[in-house]
Amino acid sequence: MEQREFFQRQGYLILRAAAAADRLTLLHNQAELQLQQARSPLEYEADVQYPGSPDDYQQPGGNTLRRLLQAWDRSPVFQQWAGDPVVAKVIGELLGSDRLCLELAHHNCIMTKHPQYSSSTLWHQDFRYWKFQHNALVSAWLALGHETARNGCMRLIPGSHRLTLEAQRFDDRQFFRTDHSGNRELMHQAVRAELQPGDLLLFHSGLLHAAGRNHGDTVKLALVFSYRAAHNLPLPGGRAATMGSIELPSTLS
Ligand SMILES: O=C(O)CCC(=O)C(=O)O
Repeated sequence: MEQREFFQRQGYLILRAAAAADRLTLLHNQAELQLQQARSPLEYEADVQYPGSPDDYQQPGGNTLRRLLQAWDRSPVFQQWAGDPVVAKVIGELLGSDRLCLELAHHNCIMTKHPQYSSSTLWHQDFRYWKFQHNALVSAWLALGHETARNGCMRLIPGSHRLTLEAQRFDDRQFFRTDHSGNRELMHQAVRAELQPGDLLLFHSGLLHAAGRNHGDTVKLALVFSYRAAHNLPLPGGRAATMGSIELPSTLS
């Protein structure tokens, strides 16, 4: 219950050592393998067009991998983690539902951030381009290695998921404008989500978050899935309605 209250107030929750060491090794090895194989669908630095991204694949760093998409389909090891009953129970409590669906269209990826080349992710709310009845999804970000300020860990604005933010506070790509004084005040309240390998960051689809570049020496890897209560249906016309979801066993069973 304390976890739920914290999450409702702050919009995020960190579960330390959520993945045990043996599970983490399996997940990390699988992620490394996927990185080496680089099978489609993939997203490159040139695709994201974040600040610092090259304009095209031919530019230096353009063909650096940013996300290995559709993690669910990539390995049973990822599926077992994504449906882990202990994690599902916590997310079910946060969402107030024992019936959860994992979204195939959103996140569902291995996030990679390379030391040789990476761009920064500006402040945004994931729900800006997600189409569901309610802005109430939870994303589960599993750190497969250390996440620190140096290698571009997530930054969060606690409580921002509860704010009503007018459209003019966002730019035309739905990033939170840095030239708006009210926005800047909010950004001063940001906290860093520094994670150890195996820590799980759970965050609300309306939470403002951002992340920097990787100034470290190794590739940063995180496995990220997003969940909704089964009754919070995707809206017609959105990617979630087309790509579907995986219904998890009831968290009561
Ligand atoms: O750059 C990062 O690691 C953050 C990625 C992110 O916020 C997102 O994909 O929504």
